[in-house]
Amino acid sequence: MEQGTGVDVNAPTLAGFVMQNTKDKDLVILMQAIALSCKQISTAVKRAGIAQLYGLAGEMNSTGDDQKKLDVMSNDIMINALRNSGVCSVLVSEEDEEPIIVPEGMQGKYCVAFDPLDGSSNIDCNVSVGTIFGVYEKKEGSTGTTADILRCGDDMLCAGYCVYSSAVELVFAFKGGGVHCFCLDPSIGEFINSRVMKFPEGGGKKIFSCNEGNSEKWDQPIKDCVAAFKIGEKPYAARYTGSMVADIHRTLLYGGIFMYPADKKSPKGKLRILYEGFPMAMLIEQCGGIASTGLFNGSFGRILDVVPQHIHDRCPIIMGGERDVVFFYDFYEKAGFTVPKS
Ligand code: FBP
Repeated sequence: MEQGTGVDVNAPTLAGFVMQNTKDKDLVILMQAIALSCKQISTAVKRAGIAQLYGLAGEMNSTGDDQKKLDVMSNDIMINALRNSGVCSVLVSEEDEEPIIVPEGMQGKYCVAFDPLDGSSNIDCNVSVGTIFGVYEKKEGSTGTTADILRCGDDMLCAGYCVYSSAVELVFAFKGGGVHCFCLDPSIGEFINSRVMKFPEGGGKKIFSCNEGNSEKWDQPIKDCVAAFKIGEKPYAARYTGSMVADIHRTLLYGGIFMYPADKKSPKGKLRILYEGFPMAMLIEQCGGIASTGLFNGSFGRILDVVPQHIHDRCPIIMGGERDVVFFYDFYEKAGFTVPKS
């Protein structure tokens, strides 16, 4: 910090962090394009009331959700930034039915799947929302097709999310590396490395997070598990915002379990694999947690092992600290299922 200036000339910026850890100039450009989008989206979210950006856009997105004005704007912001970065070939957005193939001459080695504004149901009531992204490298010799992104989550190079709340925080990780949080410093408009994310020792706070409104359609072991969360001397606390980004951000910092399981109405659950399941699963696992599909197609598996059938495919989500996901498995074991051993 320059004496008396308040200016930290060595501030650990996002670009500096990516360059030091990868020496990959293209990845620095990509992360800068994602960071720029998040800054623009956070400004739009903050000014939504003033700029008449609340409410519906009047269209439906690829998975049948009514698009909010801010969904459409955030989507345009992400697509423009990634397409013009010169380092992307294939883009998959929650808001677009088909993958976006970047025009020849502007293509690069990366393929990005993203949810431009997660937590749409919370936009108009000013509850935290976010952006989620997962990055793949194009396959050797490929000209940039859907096949470059319809792969298992373990093939991702890096993934992350940005949460728009009292602070704007970008959390991301490279495959196999630590999970880092960058806070947007409004005084310089730059994301600064602020903390390392890791599940608290011993599991941290006992918190469960799920939409219990769906409980009637759940498997009995899930009903039994959630009932057990509520009993005992120190029962679990219930916390559910309805924005996956906000619920996962809290789960990584405080501990606990987040669930959007399969149910009788939605045998694949609700959340989409490529731009919700995979990115969050990489962060949860690399923070020392477990990211499971729960009982899915007759067995229990890692979310990152799933291979999506199409770009908007869904999978059940059971993710959190080891203590709590193992607690969840116990109820299936009691019901006679073979569950993964950690
Ligand atoms: P989108 O808002 O991007 O469609 O995301 C889906 C989502 O809002 C998640 O953020 C959240 O976890 C879940 O759906 C909430 O679903 P429900 O309202 O059924 O509980």
